[in-house]
Amino acid sequence: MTRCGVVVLAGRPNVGKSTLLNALIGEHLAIVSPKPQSTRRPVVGLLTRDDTQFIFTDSPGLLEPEYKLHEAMRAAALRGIADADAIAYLHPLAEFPAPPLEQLARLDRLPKAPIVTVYTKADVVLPSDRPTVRRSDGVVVAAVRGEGLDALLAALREHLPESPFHYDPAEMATQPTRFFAAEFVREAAFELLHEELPYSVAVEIDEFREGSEPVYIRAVVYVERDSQKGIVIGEGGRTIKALGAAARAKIAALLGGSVYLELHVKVLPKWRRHEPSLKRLGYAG
Ligand SMILES: Nc1nc2c(ncn2[C@@H]2O[C@H](COP(=O)(O)OP(=O)(O)OP(=O)(O)O)[C@@H](O)[C@H]2O)c(=O)[nH]1
Ligand SMILES: [Mg+2]
Repeated sequence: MTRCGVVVLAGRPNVGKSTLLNALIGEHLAIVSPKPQSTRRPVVGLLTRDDTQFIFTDSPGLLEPEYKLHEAMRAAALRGIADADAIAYLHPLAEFPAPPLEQLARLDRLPKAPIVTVYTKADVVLPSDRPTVRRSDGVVVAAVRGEGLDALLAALREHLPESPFHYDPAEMATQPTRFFAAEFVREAAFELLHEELPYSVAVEIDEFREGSEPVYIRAVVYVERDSQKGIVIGEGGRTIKALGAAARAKIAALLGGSVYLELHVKVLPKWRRHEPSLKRLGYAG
């Protein structure tokens, strides 16, 4: 009998959830940034290994909400935890031991799914500082080096229900390409824009013509204020051009073909604090 189930990757912002998802799938699906709170919506990655199909869900970091977008992110993370068959609870090895997930997530009771604690970023811990992690404590990984992944898969497999596969074993994603296109524009914004500006950026795909060669994509980059619009466009359009080039390369790599990407910058005032805007951008249900 085969096994198949949902494994949520949960934890504080910036602990390496998206990096781990990508390492497990072997593809850059989820956006990654040294800045915290880069993931706003769950990203699903499929991995079928022998008799087991893992449906991994990368979730937003568990944080204390300061505005409506944060509330939607926290709600998405909690839904991910509630709906999973197994929870991979990520925490940096440098901060061993991890506090209980219920405490971090402010849950009233224990989640129903079993929890596997995953100690991340092992490569940045000096051997002399390395804590003794017992098997019962969790699994240690260094996703950037691909270390510990087999042990993690073995630990998670035990918690997945016996079930037929839900997806074709050849598939690695469930979300449409336009979702990834919007996410990759956002990832480019995290790379190229400074300080708080990436947090004011949201992306909406206006047009996506997959049949054409190159694939034609028109997207709107939203910011919250007029002054931000000027910065995102840059002198003589320099910044938005660089952003478009970076995003186009990322989308082309995922699609395996050429892409024409047209970006427009618009202001959606205070969208992070405005429920209808969050709904329109797909952040709130
Ligand atoms: N050295 C090292 N850095 C890592 C590792 N995993 C992740 N990182 C870095 O940690 C930072 C955060 O990684 P993400 O994968 O974006 O973290 P996240 O938990 O998804 O963050 P949010 O989505 O913001 O909650 C990035 O700069 C990664 O490159 C690792 O195994 N080793
Ligand atoms: Mg992330």
